[in-house]
Amino acid sequence: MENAAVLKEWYERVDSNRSGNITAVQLQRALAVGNLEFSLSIVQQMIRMYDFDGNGTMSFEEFVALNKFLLKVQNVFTLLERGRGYLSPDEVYEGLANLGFSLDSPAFLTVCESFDKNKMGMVRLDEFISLCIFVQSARNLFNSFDTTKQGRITLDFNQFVYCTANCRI
Ligand SMILES: [Ca+2]
Repeated sequence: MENAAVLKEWYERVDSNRSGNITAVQLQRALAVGNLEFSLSIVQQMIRMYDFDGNGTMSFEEFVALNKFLLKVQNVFTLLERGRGYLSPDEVYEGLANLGFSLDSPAFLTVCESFDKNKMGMVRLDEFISLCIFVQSARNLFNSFDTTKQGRITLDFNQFVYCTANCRI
């Protein structure tokens, strides 16, 4: 969805009770209508990424920012899938690199496997988006601890628990 008016219309349909905010459940249901199946925790993660006022729901402005991210991910997917509807692990790797994430093999394979639901090495669009949401959230969380921008952080046990709870999928 690139057109602002179309986006607004879509948003207002999802915000069925006209609260000016959409919840994770409303967003999950609306995306499923477009054939994108996301777990509730991924949808919550999407909201957390762009919930600028921290109220746990998406205003239209926050949704516009989320949509921009989703479009970017979708474009990368479309570029690589070449009409098959899925990406191979190598292509997922390339896609992540296109989005600015260069993971090493152990990290990449673990992430890739956990999002390839049927374990056939074929990653569909919703799985690829989920994977990108996870990696972007992990990146944001990491950056919040990496205050000196050294690319390395030290965590105590409580901080580690905080991080894993935040990144659960
Ligand atoms: Ca919000």
